[in-house]
Amino acid sequence: MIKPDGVQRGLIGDILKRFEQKGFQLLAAKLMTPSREHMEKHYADLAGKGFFKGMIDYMMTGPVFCMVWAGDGAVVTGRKMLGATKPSESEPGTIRGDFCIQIGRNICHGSDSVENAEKEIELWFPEGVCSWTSHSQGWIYE
Ligand code: YYY
Ligand code: MG
Repeated sequence: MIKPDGVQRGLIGDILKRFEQKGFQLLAAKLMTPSREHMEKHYADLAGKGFFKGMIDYMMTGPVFCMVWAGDGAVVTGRKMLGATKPSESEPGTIRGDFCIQIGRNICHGSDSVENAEKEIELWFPEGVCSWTSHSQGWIYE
């Protein structure tokens, strides 16, 4: 997901492009402004943290761009592509390493396990995702 700061800063295309060029397959995408309840559900595991309310307020400041990407290792590799949560620790070449400075404005979210990805897909795309065969399939996988 591209957070409100990433959307406002015009980074949707740059971020999406990295996943496309890597070879992952886009199964769903949409711009939406989540409700507080929706956002609190998404970040339920962080509910006890001191930064929680501020983070939820920020996540509700504008639309977010949510995506579902498929491919071998999409969760693990996707998290590497995002970079460390704290931009000061994100390597150059990662999305956070290249595009942001503060943890509270770290521009993107990525599911941290396949199990959580499945839960998040259900939360963000209750209408379901697309199933399609990419013509690049045979050029990306042997
Ligand atoms: O999965 P990831 O986004 O890399 O980090 P989480 O530990 O799940 O935290 C979610 C989100 O919370 C993080 O991207 C920024 C925000 N946050 C914060 O504002 N301040 C912190 N000290 C820790 C996390
Ligand atoms: Mg997380």
